Amino acid sequence: MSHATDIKTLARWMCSDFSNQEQAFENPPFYAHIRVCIRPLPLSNFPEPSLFLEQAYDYALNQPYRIRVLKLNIVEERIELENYKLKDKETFLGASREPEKLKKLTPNDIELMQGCDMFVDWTGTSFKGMVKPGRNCRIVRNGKETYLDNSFEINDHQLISLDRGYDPITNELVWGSVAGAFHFKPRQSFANEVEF
Ligand code: CYC
Repeated sequence: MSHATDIKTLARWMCSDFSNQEQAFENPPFYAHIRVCIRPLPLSNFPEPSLFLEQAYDYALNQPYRIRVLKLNIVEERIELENYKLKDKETFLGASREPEKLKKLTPNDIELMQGCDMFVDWTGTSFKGMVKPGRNCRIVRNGKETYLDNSFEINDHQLISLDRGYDPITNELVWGSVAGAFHFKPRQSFANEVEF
């Protein structure tokens, strides 16, 4: 099977075009139809294992509302995931589905989101990630500061993800799904593109 520092298996599972179509169809008021597309970044530009992520509404694939680079490291026998944003996301819109565009991205184009590192652990049958404790991942949404509480779990046939933002003073939910986790299934795998 896999093991706690198996970055390659984790990356092969994460590198897919994911959709929650079934969930959105069954429960339309609570779940929009979302696509999450993750592709490995070429080793020529990113010598450390790094993935490019785009998140979009299915009806607006070319206007992703969240673009990130995820860098996978091994720290003290555990997988650590660093979360980066793009300095100028306009240039790379849609790049998860346009490999030629993706080749132009370099480490100079990205910026670490401080406090938003995650640990990803092997459960025996899946990998499970969550933001490091301490409420340090601060996200301002509609002018309001929040801290991130999240988790995701992935294997070869699904990605389950729950990202929520809470008020640091009252601990009330400010953003994120009220109905629970998103259930994504891979539509197309890019596992064969993982070079590391
Ligand atoms: C935020 N999601 C975040 C943040 C982290 C993650 C670190 C806070 C900083 C940021 O905005 O980037 C991390 N969530 C993850 C990772 C995975 C994950 C690495 C595994 C792929 O699930 N985010 C996703 C989901 C999706 C989601 C698949 C569920 C629909 O990757 C939603 N995450 C989401 C949203 C935010 C967020 C809406 C807040 C972004 C904002 O309002 O600025």
